[in-house]
Amino acid sequence: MTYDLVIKNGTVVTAVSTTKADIGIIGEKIAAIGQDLSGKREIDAAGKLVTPGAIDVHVHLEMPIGDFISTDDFYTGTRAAAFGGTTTIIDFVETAPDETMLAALAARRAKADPKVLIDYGLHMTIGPTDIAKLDQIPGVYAAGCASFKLYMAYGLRLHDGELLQALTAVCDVDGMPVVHAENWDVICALIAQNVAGGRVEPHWHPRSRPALLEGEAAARVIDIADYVGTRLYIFHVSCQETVAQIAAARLRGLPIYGETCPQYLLLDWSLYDLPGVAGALPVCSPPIREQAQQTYLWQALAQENLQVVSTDHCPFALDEKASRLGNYSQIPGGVPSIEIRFGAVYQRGVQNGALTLNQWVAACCTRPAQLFGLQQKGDIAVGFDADLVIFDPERPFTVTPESLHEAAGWTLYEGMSFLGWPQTTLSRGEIIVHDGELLAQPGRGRFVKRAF
Ligand code: DUC
Ligand code: ZN
Ligand code: ZN
Repeated sequence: MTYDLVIKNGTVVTAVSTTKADIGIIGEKIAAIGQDLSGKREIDAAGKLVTPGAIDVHVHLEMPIGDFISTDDFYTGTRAAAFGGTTTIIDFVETAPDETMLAALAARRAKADPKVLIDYGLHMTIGPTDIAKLDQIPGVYAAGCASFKLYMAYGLRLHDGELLQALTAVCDVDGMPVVHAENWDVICALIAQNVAGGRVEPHWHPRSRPALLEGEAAARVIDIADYVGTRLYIFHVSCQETVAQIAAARLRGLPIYGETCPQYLLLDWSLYDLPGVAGALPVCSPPIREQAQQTYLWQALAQENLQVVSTDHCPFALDEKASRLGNYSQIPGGVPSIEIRFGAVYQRGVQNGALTLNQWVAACCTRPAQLFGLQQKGDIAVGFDADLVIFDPERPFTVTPESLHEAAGWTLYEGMSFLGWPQTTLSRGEIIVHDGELLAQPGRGRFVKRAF
């Protein structure tokens, strides 16, 4: 048997095993995993790790927030993702008040489809004006949006009764609800007190969004989910206070899951005290916390009380961040990490001894696929999409705005050096990045219909 492409002599790492093997690819699919396979084309991966393509289930590309739109569009965002070893992302759809969910989904797909370099899915947002549209959810699920985003903060915030209604509707189709959990009333009160007192610097941003109240919001929505009988996934867990609530729910046997992100694992809140715009750049919500929280989050990943590392990639331009320095609560929130996530979690997780190789793959590739209904992705197995990364554990990478392919032109990880970086990224059998070179065209990525 001659395969179209064989990746030879690599160390194949999945969520459950590490073995020396060749991978045979026919067309877009993995066709064989074995020894001495031969192909029309062969790539020697001796000394390299071969992993599933990484999956980032939480990104905001060209996302409008207030007066601004996040800097990476579906082209630059998926390009940066591909360079970092990510082969699938999940972004968001929001409806206008007078728009149906299916119309909003079609419009978002029309924006993304011509630009994407990698495959993508979409979460459907259920905001307050969508509570009247909950009967549309079966149609949305059938159209391939198997997960639904609920906010407990911002203008899209749902009150507890609305959370109950939305969670019930998602449960009825056996979808996955995902939630931004923070206590919005407390945050608004603390911001008002700070602004009235002239405390307007970014220093006050994390102090307006206490970890204790992130945990309180998580506990509240977990209890509502328990009452409804639905599974639930908590976005961007930033602190031990929220981990504790997820861990307690899981001990009760509940299907509650959580993710954290590189900004919470690698950075700390001293960044908000940097002078000028530098202190505004790290503004994101939940905020980056004190350094001690990082250890808890790594432990939670190792103990599987958190299941996933995603990014919440949502940077804004430097001048947009700077334009609201007079009031931290008006700074557009969001930070980048779509490109560094896979390599950073390898270096800080595996190399530092916090995670095993298999836990790294589980958190960045396999569990995201399983939890979000990406049935052909996230694993190296016969019949799965040939989304693969040849990861060079000896490849050094120093982060600068120039070494990245993101559009923002700034990064919170500037100057950090990582040992271990993707060398080659394959999406459905096609080599899309190799040795720092982009080999794919915009529009080759596909919308992936997800289901459980
Ligand atoms: N938080 C951010 O900081 N940006 C995007 C959305 C969010 O929840
Ligand atoms: Zn959020
Ligand atoms: Zn987000």
